[in-house]
Order: sequence, then structure tokens, then C-alpha cells
Amino acid sequence: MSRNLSVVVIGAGRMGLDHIQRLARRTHGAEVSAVVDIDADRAAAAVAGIPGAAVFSDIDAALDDPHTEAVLIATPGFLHEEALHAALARDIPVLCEKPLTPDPASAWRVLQAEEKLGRKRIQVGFMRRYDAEYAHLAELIRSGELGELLMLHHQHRNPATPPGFSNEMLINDSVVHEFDAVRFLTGEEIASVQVRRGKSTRNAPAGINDPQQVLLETASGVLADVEIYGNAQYGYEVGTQAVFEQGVVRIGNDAGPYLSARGRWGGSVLPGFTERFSAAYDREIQTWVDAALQGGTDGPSAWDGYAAAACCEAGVEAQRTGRTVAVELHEKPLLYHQG
Ligand code: ISE
Repeated sequence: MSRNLSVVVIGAGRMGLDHIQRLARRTHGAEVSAVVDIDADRAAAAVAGIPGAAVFSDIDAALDDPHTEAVLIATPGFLHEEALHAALARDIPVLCEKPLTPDPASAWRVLQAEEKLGRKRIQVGFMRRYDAEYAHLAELIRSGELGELLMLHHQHRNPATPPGFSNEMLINDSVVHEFDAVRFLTGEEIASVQVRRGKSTRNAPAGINDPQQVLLETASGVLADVEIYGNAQYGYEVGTQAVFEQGVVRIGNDAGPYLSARGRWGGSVLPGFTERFSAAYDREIQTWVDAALQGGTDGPSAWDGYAAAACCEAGVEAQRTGRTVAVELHEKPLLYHQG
């Protein structure tokens, strides 16, 4: 393998562009060797200023290029399965933006293909695990310093839902992050999901009930509630309060710095997730590249992607029926018990 990992980026939309710039300008030991997008103009614009980066409209052609050493998938979720199987067939490291795939059946097929290879090749883009405060909270929980963790309160607010968004996407696209965060923080699987739809904002597009409240219970009985608010208008905020036997820990919400001036005090709210999680994305991609250069992976696995997809399926059913829905999981294969 060359000194720089040659990465093919599939998808030149919002997240793809963000990752292309990150890989090309801020990641050590990596270079963008090609960008794949069905829109050739979009792909060409994405590689402008990146010397040597090729443009493809076909995934197989890009993956068969002799320069290709790794692949970052940043297309919409419903296109992930095909790209994942193509990457696994070539046994190369993959960073797949969340979701792994949109439903547990397809996520399980991907996991089984990886298991057949006998080694982990896939890292899923759950970037909150790389946010310094989330990582700190996870350590605090593991240390037992504040006693047992009892409850988690999450707020997840976006300024506006993009065109085409739906009630189901509030779960599949947004709350999927809390499903993973709760699993990451507690180290447990989620046992059940409930969803309440209350009074809705007039700022939500027709058909979307916004905000909603999601209640999860982990295997040991930790309760985690999530306020998911897609059209909060005022900016992007993701925060968590963790309630322990001997204290409460708050993370997120504040972007700092605080300003005292003209008779007022306060700070600013960030506009979106690429700004809020910029440092976490940098750390996520650097960790992936470092591990790939050593021939491994280091981060959320295909099992984590599969488990989150199973939570989403339960969440969408809970949203539709108003019932508490159990999360059904296959038995965890041995490969995913290894660190
Ligand atoms: C978006 O797709 C993301 O992944 C963001 O992190 C999340 O906050 C947002 O709600 C999703 O739509």
C-alpha cells in the first residue's frame, strides 16, 4: 500500500463534498483518487483543485481502477447496499456514511458478506462517537465515578427539514444517531422503542408531525428520551443530559464562546450538522484512514449499523402504531465480539 491511502468517494452531495474536502485537505495519509457520481458535472466540480483525482459515473469501474485502495460511501442510504457489496467483493476498507443500509434485512445481508470475508472491513459513519464530549461521557459512564447511569435526555434539533423529508425520516435519518449514541454510551442493546407525536409546529412541511418524542429502553432498563425536532428554525443543536446515581452530566448545546457586551450575555447557535460535528468528522475519517493503512478498522462496525437499522424499523412501527415495539436482533456473530 502506498504512503497515502487512495480513497474513492462515492456520492458528491452534501456529505460527499464535505468528506472530499476533508480527505484532500485535512486528513493525514490519505488522498482522493476518484469521485463517483451519476451526475458527471457534479463529480467534476467536486474534484476541482484536487490534483490527480479522476471522475467516474460507474462504481465498479472506479473500484476496479488499480489506484483504488479504499472507498468512502456518501450516497443516500437506499444506494448503500450495492456499493457495500461491491467494496466487500474487492476486500477493501469502507467508510459508509450512516445509515449502513435503510433496513435490518439488507444490513444483515451486508454483515453476512463481511463475515464470510472473515475480517471487518466496514466502518459506519456514526460521527458522534468521535465528538470529544460524547467520548468523555462514555468514559465517565464506564468509570462508574458517578455511580450507575439511570437516564439519558437527548435534544436533536435541526433548523429545517430538507425537501422530501417525512415522518419516517425523522426516525431513519435523524434519530438513528441517538440509537447509536445510546448503544455507544451504555454499551447495551436497545430493547424497545416508543414514539409520541404531540402538538406540531406550523413551520413543518405538510404531513410531518414535528417535534416528536422517542423513548428507548436499554436491555438493563436505562430509559433514554429523544426530542427530535426537524424544523426548529433557530439553528442546529444536539445535546444530552445524563442522569447518574450521584450527579448529572450535560454535553452539547453550547458552541461557545460566550460574549458579554452591550448589556447582554450569550453565545451563538451553529447552523447545521457539518459545522456542529466538524471536529468529530475529522477525527472519524482520520481514525478510519489510520486503521486502513494498518489493514484494519477501528470504529462503529457493520453490527452497529445493523443494530441501528433494527432500532429504526422498530421506531417507524412505533411511530405508525403508537405501540411500544420490541427491537428484534439476530444473534451477534463472533467477528463482532472482537474489539
Ligand atoms: C442528517 O442526515 C444527519 O445525519 C444529521 O446528523 C442529523 O442531525 C439530521 O437530522 C439528519 O437529517
